[in-house]
Amino acid sequence: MKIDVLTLFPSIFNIIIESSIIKRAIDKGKVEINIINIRDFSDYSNSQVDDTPYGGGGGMVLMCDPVFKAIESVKVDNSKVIMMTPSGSVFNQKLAYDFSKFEHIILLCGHYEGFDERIKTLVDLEVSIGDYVLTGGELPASVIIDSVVRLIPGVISEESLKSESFTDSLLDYPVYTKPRVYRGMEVPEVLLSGDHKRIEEYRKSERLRITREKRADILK
Ligand code: 6GU
Repeated sequence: MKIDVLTLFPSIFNIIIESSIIKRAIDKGKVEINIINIRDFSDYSNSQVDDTPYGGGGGMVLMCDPVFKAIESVKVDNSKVIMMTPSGSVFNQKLAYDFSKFEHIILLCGHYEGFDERIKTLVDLEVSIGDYVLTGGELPASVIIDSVVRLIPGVISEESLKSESFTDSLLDYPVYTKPRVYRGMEVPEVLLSGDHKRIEEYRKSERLRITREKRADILK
């Protein structure tokens, strides 16, 4: 899979790309990630990329030309252009799975008041990461990169993907490691029993209990 990120703040992505599982996925050739500065595509003086909105109102609006040229520099037939915007569809694990099957995604990050509406003619999908407002699309794009790359086959083990939160609309079961007793708090006896059937039943019922307690809204 190839991910091209179009942004005005390229350095924000250094930490994502140089860390842990994402870095390993890049090194293993499972994903190629390119960070592209939209400003490099501005033909205006001082590399201007934004201007005041027609009709008035506050803030600055990203202009068509640098963004069109940046998208056109990377877009091919099978590319999916995804715009990061608080007015997009809310991202979730199902969308992460869908995105992980695309061959090429282009993540378009904006700042300021927003994008000139005409940029949307080049966009396949508008995505938000939740009902709150951030100053730009870089953190949302990082969230998408992280959640999508870990789902690419061979990036992390099938075993860890199988029972994790949200894959079957249940939250995860609680886990424990050594020591068996810590400050008087004991590991549940069933986990020490070696009885795999009982352990599986315990984990299933814990997942149900925890989901009911914390996220009744996702229980089917
Ligand atoms: Cl994609 N962008 C911005 N600016 N804020 C957000 C968002 C995106 N998703 C949630 N809040």
